[in-house]
Amino acid sequence: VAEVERVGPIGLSDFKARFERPERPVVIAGGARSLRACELWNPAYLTERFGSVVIPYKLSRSHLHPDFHAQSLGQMFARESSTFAELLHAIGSGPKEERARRLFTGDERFLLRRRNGQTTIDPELGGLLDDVEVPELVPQARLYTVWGWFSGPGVRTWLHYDNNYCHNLNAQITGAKRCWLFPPSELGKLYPFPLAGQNPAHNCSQVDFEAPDLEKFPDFSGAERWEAQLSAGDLLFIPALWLHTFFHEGEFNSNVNFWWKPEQPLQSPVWARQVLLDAVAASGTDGKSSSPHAALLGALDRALQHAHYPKE
Ligand SMILES: O=C(O)CCC(=O)C(=O)O
Repeated sequence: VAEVERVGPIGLSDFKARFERPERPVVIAGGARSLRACELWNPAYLTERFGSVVIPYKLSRSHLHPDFHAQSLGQMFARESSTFAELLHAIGSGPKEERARRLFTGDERFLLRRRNGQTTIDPELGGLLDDVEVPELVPQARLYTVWGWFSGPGVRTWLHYDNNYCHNLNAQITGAKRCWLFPPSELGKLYPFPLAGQNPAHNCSQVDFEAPDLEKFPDFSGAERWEAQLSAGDLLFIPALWLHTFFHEGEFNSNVNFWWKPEQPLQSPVWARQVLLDAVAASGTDGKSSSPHAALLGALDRALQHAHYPKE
């Protein structure tokens, strides 16, 4: 287990040379403190400005998001909707287990998206960005997506990688989170849901970190893990395709994260495998367990998970 390095204010060229290009995670302590959101955001302020907006959110049967122990895919990926005011109330009061069942992320509604030079901002929630400027470490020209995250205490997001091939700068606005990160080279020890298997969440690990089944997933305990602690005002850089899981520790946790495309992406098992997953999806080949190609797809998936880069 390694501790993610914490640095103070850092200039763009230093950040690029030490962290972005080598794809090494870092916490920039206080790096988000100048955002107005860090001063302003609390449930009362957000209720006043956005309380009437109706938003979808994740509703898990437990604090796990998704909860892969649930009986059906429908339960694992269940959503509900309410006004933002009602959601803030539900995550802010009542028994802790109940508060941890709800999580809003940009998966439900993104704040901003830039594709092929076109920027789309959510007409109702985009106003959150009045309080959040894009940090200078994020190259505007390659900005891809901006998401907001809101939760109460106890939530854990399941270990996964972001399948958009992007670097991620995650600003902790309020509350606190603990994060575990795994380099993409460790994929084979983290057992992602396989291609042509029963569960389509191929970017998620099958292992429950709170109760790992080491008989079923024996290599998991040997995986290289990095840890970071985030307090309000910190920025966490998650390099492209690193796996991550977060524990939500504050009473009211809010984050905004910024994704951008790397200039020179590094090859890794995650990268190679995700190219395969995208190719299978684009070709129209059935990547489900019922596919006539299931055995071949499963074998390719496993081989790519254990590939080594750079090739000797
Ligand atoms: O805050 C979390 O629980 C997850 C954050 C995350 O997955 C991300 O920034 O990509």
